[in-house]
Amino acid sequence: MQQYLDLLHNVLENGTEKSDRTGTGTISSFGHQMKFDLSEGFPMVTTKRVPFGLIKSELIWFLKGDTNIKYLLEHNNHIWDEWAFKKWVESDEYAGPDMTNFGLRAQEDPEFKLLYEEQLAIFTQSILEDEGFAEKFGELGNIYGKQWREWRTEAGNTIDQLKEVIESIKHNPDSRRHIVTAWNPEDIPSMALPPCHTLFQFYVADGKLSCQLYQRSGDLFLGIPFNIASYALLTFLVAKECGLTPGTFIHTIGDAHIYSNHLEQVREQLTRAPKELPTLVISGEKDLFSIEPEDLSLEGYHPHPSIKAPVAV
Ligand code: THF
Repeated sequence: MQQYLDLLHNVLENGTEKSDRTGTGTISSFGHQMKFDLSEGFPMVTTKRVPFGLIKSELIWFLKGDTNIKYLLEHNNHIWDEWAFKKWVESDEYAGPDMTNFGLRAQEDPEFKLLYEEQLAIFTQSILEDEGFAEKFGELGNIYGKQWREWRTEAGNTIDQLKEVIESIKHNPDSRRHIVTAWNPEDIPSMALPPCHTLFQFYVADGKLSCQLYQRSGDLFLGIPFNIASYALLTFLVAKECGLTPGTFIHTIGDAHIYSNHLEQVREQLTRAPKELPTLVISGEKDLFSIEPEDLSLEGYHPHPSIKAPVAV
């Protein structure tokens, strides 16, 4: 994972200070690419612990076409909570204490942080216990899962992009159109967060399946280690489904940034030496669309200890 460390170092040294939507501030640099040979092991960052459990439940959630955080909560995954919570506190039905700009305020004001955490806990509890509430407020809009599996057409039908791409890999491997896009301009206003990983393409040669992702915006410390592992996992799963060997994962990033409140964590990480890569184990013979988190595990993952950092909302 030296490439990842090189990118962190590069942006830290050469990036430009830039303000951003969340008000946190970043150091940013435009246009980067990393390549991971998947035959060398599973590309999981080893210079801090990255929670694989969260990566697999998130990817399976996308694969199911699900856009409601209820499934994630049932799997103890809280990485999307803030975006659903934001919609809830901005809705007419919310009657609790003022949560305007909760992400920034929670970082600056310890008293507010407690209040926020309390409200967030009440919110996620309601999603888990109240079906009607979950249907209304657990929903993130037409994000990844929806676009991948049920892209809506003008004629009133839907397109299962993922299924079609798998069919085309199987039957027409040399095609240059193995593309899935999550960027649906018409739907952007309704999404909790417009897709960061906007488009991916598969490529078949010599019995190997490669994947390239175009990511418009990448949070280098928190998000990117997740995104690398998630798309590597997707490539392994699609390769198995199509009877191919995993080839290369190519990660192309537009705005690559380090949040100003992640700088210390990044410097700490850069003092650490990478360890050996783990191996992905897929057990059972389920097809891509019925795989469950318990079918996936990593062997030989012995990272450095985790490093905590606040997520920008
Ligand atoms: N927004 C921002 N600012 N950064 C992102 O990475 C990001 N994502 C998704 C949507 N919006 C984003 C959500 N993905 C974590 C990891 C991935 C996320 C969101 C949050 C995170 O906090 N990871 C912690 C562990 C958290 C835990 O244990 O619960 C970590 O240390 O890795 C881009 O995909």
